[in-house]
Amino acid sequence: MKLIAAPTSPYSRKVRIVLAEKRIDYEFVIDPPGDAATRVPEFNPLGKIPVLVLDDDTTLFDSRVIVEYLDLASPVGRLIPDDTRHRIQVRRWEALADGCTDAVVAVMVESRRAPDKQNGEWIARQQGKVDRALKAISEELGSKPWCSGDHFNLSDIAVGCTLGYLDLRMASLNWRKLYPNLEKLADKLARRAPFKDTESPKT
Ligand SMILES: N[C@@H](CCC(=O)N[C@@H](CS)C(=O)NCC(=O)O)C(=O)O
Repeated sequence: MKLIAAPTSPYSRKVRIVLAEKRIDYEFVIDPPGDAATRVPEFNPLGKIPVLVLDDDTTLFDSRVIVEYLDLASPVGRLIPDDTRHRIQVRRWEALADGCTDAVVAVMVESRRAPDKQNGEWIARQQGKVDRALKAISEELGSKPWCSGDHFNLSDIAVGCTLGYLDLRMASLNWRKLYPNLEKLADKLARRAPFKDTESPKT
């Protein structure tokens, strides 16, 4: 199977970490959707990455659908619990972390526009989402070793990708100083090879 993605995409990183944690082989096809020559819309009408292309040419998107497929496709190192209650908790963590990432992306896109074209209200609204989501992530993690349950799972992967993306696009937020428990989690995650191997280039 092929993963159409980009090295700096946080949603693609989540999928790459899941693939590595589950030891699933794949071909990594780099195709940033912002490039003029991108072929992403041929695989996903929404023009977004990541897209997983299966061996029979079925295409899967978005990242949440892909990770669910991958977790069910291989029994190795299950990342989404079977138990309904715990499963919903994990998916909620993922929604919170991904939603925080969505808002970071929105701030970045708007801030890259010419200063006279930027909508300050929109930026503040998105920044509010980032700030509240991070606070909620920190409070809900508390002093627990992992986000949800007793073991590492998809919730930790999703939160780790969001924190990594904050380092890349919103370093001035200094989340490590604001939330030492998130730093502790991030340090623990950074020691896992799938996280180390997918660290984003600083571009
Ligand atoms: N909810 C989607 C978000 C995917 C997404 O927004 N990807 C970005 C790259 S990080 C993208 O492809 N943006 C191009 C665009 O929106 O046109 C997922 O989880 O896969």
